[in-house]
Amino acid sequence: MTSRKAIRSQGVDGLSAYLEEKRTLVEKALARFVSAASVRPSTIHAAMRYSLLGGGKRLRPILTLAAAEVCGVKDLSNTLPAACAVELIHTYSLIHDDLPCMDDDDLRRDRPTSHKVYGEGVAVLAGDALLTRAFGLIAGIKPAKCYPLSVLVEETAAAAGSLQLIAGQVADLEAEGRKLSIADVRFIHERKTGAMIVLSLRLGAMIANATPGQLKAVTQFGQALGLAFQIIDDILDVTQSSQQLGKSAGKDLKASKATYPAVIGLEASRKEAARLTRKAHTALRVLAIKSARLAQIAEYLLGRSF
Ligand code: GRG
Repeated sequence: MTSRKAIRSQGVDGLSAYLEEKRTLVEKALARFVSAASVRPSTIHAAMRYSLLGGGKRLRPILTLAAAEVCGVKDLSNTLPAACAVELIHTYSLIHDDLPCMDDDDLRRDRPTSHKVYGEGVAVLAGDALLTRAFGLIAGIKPAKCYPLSVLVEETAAAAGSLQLIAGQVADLEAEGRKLSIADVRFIHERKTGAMIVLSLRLGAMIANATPGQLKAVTQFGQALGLAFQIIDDILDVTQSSQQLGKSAGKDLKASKATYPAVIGLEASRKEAARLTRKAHTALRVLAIKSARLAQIAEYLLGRSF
């Protein structure tokens, strides 16, 4: 296992090229996997493409591809539909989260939100259509021996469902304006953010026919990374401008949202994100996965918060 210092010094150049290469691969596949805006009814397809192809770090699909590679996949063509499915579900959740009945936001990925451009009805339907299409993409994967298609579908449904992603969103809605403990905030973050990050990694590993040890390592890595990622997002909401973020800054504070900085302060939040990143590294080390890329991604994400 490479030390964290070595990861930082060797890494950034190699990592930027890697992220760029994978982002390009994902962008091209996303554009292919959703109907053209000219297909009737064109409004829905234009709205789906507007949100899906309008920027974003593509972190989740890159994690799917990286996990597959770590577990031995060389040709990523069979992993791409899973990577894109995760991004479709993520984009649906962003569209719905921005709606007036939820977070009521005007700016996402540097552009007006879906309902601002297409109206609320089409925005709701664009989210629904992206979620539905995601399962269509999973259905087209050629599964590995130990993980049949039914397992991939079940994992995806569970992560996006009422015990995980939606559970986090409901708890988040209900938490607004209430005084929360750090355990409450963690409950929300692990579901609202962590579940999709863990899913991204697990799908990649399962398509690669991961050993039980590899799958466990990748899962533990994802759990620590997912929570760290959301704490970092909380930190950036207070420390960066809307222009830097490409979405409205300072919203969490205004809406009395459940965040780490609000409950334990900024410095303790940074320490917690760093502790979780160390934990993510340990998950990879303990199970001896040759996973410099995953380790580099975790280090890179933590670096955003300082
Ligand atoms: C509506 C079911 C439903 C869920 C909404 C995604 C979400 C849950 C809420 C959006 C607000 C938020 C802070 C979510 C936590 C996850 C998160 C940090 C999303 C932003 O992810 P990035 O930074 O965004 O990867 P890009 O645009 O780069 O993809």
